[in-house]
Amino acid sequence: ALVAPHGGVLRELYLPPEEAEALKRRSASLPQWTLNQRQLCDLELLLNGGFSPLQGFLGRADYDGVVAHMRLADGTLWPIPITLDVDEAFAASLAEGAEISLNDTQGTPLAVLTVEDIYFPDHLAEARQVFGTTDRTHPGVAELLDRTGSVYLGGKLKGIQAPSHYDFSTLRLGPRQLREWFAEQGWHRIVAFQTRNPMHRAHRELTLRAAEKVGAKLLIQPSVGRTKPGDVDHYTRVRCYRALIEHYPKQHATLSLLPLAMRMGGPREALWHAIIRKNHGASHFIVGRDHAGPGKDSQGKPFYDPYAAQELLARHQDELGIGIVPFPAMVYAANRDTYLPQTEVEPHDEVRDISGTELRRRLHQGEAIPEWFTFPEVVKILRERHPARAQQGFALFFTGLSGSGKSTVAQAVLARLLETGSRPVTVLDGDEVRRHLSKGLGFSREDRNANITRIGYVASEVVRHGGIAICAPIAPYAEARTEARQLVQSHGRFVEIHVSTPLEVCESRDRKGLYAAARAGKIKGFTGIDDPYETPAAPELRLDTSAISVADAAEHVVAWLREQGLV
Ligand code: PPS
Repeated sequence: ALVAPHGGVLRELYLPPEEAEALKRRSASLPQWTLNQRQLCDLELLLNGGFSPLQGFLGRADYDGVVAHMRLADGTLWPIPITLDVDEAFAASLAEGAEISLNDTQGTPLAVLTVEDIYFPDHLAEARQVFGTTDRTHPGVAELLDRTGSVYLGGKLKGIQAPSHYDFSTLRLGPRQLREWFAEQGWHRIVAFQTRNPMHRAHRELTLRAAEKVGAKLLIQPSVGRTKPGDVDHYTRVRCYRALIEHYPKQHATLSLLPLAMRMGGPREALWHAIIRKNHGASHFIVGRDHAGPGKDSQGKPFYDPYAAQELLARHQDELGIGIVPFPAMVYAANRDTYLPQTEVEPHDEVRDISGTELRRRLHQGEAIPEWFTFPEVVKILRERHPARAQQGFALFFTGLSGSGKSTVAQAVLARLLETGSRPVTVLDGDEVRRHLSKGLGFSREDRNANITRIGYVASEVVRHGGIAICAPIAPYAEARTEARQLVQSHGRFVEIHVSTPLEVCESRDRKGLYAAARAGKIKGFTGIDDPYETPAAPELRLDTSAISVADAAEHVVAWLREQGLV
């Protein structure tokens, strides 16, 4: 038989279909709460029994016990507070005993909470006790102190329907489904492995050895709800896991996704992970080095001792009812062409390792990633997601006065890029943009800023898809240029090129006759005449077309791009 859930029974909180249907109708008339990502993840695991024995969000007594000594009010071991935080205004509208509808961002009601407890938590004390720190470098602490409502609502849940997932739906087995699957396969001893990173050969070796050590099958159960900011997105990771699982012996390992919102709480979180895996039917759980650790604090010190999680779990082993399989890091010994636990390394061994940072660097530079480190299929998936610099998108943002030569230089750069490569390029020229994307906008500060934001947004989408965006508006205001930069920089490089041709030269060129019209007062608010141009303080490049030819200016831009590895 499979291991019993935490607290003895699997607490599934979904109502039978007919009652759920009736409650769904009734929920429309209740106060409505839209769940954030963490709350949505927590709700999913509360409803499907992943958080057994919890039957809802913690009330005050349970919360106090969990925070202070990792126990619910009835004494059950539970290390992480599962709370529903709301703002004061929403809480003030509720009385105890009220029901509220908990909805996803589409407004779909997923559950109804009966509010048994409305209380003000002490977030600082919670951070100190649960995470052992109030340092905001810790993502769990930052969320708690800066992005968590000041009131918690506790109470039991009635589940209406599961949150919908359209990605990898066949890989998302809840505790009941997973238990049924194990029973069908005749699997009884199952060791679960938690991860939030892509898996490589070292992980394969570690998990296989762990399984062998306790004579169990393997459940690879990565967290895909919310992990540490900056992690590889879960779509990419799951593609990697699917490729990797083919490299395990047949009938030995299975992959299932856990919609867990991680807190990066180190030892306490490891204990929580073990309980969740027990609820999913695993008899054993692998606890690695620095399990669920958030890295280093603002002083450069690790938040948790790398083995604190293993020690904490070992202390609660009996009560936990799931076997803990502590595992040291696996390293590659080149002389033996094999992986071994760090603890078994001999002095003469030539140990090799590639850290996450080094892996990112190699992907970035398009450098080789050796086969001893990972499987070629995994590298291919990671390379698609993290193309080398020379394949990444970027934006060239020309800014300068009317008549400064922005568009002309932009056209020359475009020609040079098309002449030498087949990268997709989109040109967002000032005049051109105003004929479609920004049609109807004028030249007030507000309208000009809106124009630049639109250009920045489109450029950021082009860059996100690996293309080159060439923008050439006047963009006279620094704030809008900064905004465009920020939009683009979440996806690739933003190259600001100030075309600094002096006003007198622009005015003497006056190809469209606009300066004359502005001087005559026929056009109001003309940049450089009666409207300001805020000179860029630190552009990547500055070009003055009164001093060099258009061809030379374009050559200068292309040479710079080459130097930066962008083309
Ligand atoms: S902005 O400020 O960045 O939104 O301007 P942009 O979209 O680049 O549009 C500039 C072109 O519009 C013409 N034009 C004016 N420019 C500046 N000020 C005023 N008041 C104005 N009215 C019309 C002008 O021809 C600009 O084109 P370029 O190619 O820069 O000469």
